[in-house]
Amino acid sequence: MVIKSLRTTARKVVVVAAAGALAATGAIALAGTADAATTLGAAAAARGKYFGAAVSAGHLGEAQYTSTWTTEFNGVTPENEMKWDTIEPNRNQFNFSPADQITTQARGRSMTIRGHTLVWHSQLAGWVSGLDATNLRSAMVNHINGVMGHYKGQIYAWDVVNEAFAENGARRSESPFQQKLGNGYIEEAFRAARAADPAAKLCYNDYNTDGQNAKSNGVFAMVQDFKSRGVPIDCVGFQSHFNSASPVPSDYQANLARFASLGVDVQITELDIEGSGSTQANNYTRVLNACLAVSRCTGITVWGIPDKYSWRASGTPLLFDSNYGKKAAYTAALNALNGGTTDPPPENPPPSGGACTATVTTNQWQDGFVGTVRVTAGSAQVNGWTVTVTLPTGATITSGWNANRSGNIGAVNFTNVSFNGSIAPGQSVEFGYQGTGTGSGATTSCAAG
Ligand code: 9MR
Repeated sequence: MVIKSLRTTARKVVVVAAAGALAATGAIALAGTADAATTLGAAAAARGKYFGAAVSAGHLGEAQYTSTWTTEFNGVTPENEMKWDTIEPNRNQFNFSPADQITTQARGRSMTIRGHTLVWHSQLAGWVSGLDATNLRSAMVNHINGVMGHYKGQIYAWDVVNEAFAENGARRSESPFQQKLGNGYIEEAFRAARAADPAAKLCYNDYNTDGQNAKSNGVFAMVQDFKSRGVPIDCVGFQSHFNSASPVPSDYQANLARFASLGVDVQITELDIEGSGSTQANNYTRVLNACLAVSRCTGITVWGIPDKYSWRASGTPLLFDSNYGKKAAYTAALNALNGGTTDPPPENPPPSGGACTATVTTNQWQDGFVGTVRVTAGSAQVNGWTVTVTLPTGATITSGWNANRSGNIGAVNFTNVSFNGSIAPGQSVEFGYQGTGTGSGATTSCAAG
């Protein structure tokens, strides 16, 4: 017993130390542990995700602001400093120093940095909107090259295009990019971005796309089209600005999962929820649990640190009050990140020769669960797989993502979908399911081919 508990402790230390680096590589569901983390960043890292905040360079001189950021968070998005009007105020004259103040500190702490944003109709430098189509196209590509080039290798994910859709699911007509370059401008921007920094994840980011609706359906169709034609796109950002007029939708998690099923990561990019007390706290819990339940949800960013600096301060939408006191919403967020039970990770090495292994991580709540299954190739490439998950008695799967499924109780077979059947030697893919009852204790087996 003593030896086992020492081994377990040692493993947890390794997991926490590795988690920051893993967070930068994508969604890897690591163990939630009995040893609750005491900061948002550490708790998220233990789940293989980042927890960031939007930061303004202008507040960095305030000691409590900077210490709260660097203590609590392991990620950052410059709130305004990378927007076009700040970073390229005149044609081909770049002003990187406000953003650099943030990225320098973030890099020193190995934070996950989101770049926000390259192509957006708002906070656009005045000189851009007067250009004709030819000049606008070259200015757009030059902007992408200039900004992404400066930060090459430093940015986890870029919001390449921001807020390009209207509420009815059509393209937003007031964008000069839309008006002069037509529908193709988003694809052009993503292709230029891939060339400028091949290591960065390329995201499309928007608001009011948090549930299934006309607008998110429009974005969904675009992402589906991009994936089918090989246009580079890696992630979709869900801003998640909520209040009583725009509450957390009931299908929030399902909407994240349907985008993830297209083969892109999803990220919660600008989270804030107006309100106070337990109502606000419960809403934060819902949002965080949704991200935790979707393996391709790689991280969460709150849109500011203390309420007083929020873009809508009167709605007190953040996790810290204006004196940096931790609100009920903070505690709820930390608990959600620390919550859930997790089956121990496998201790056997993966098999050799074209075979595969599967492990399941179960996030259990009172009467339901989400299982995240990781399928790993042995020493040879896997081309197609079937994973059998044997559920405990009484557990029933109600939905799933990133795999085809037969059955919902007992021994349930999952086979790969089109985009995750091929697994390179030693690499992994993930799929998931949600259900009712007790899912902890499920066992798995994997057959390749
Ligand atoms: O938080 C930002 C605020 O300081 C700016 O004044 C505002 C200007 O448009 O932009 C805010 O951030 C926005 C983000 O860049 C894109 N999504 C909506 C955010 C809130 O307006």
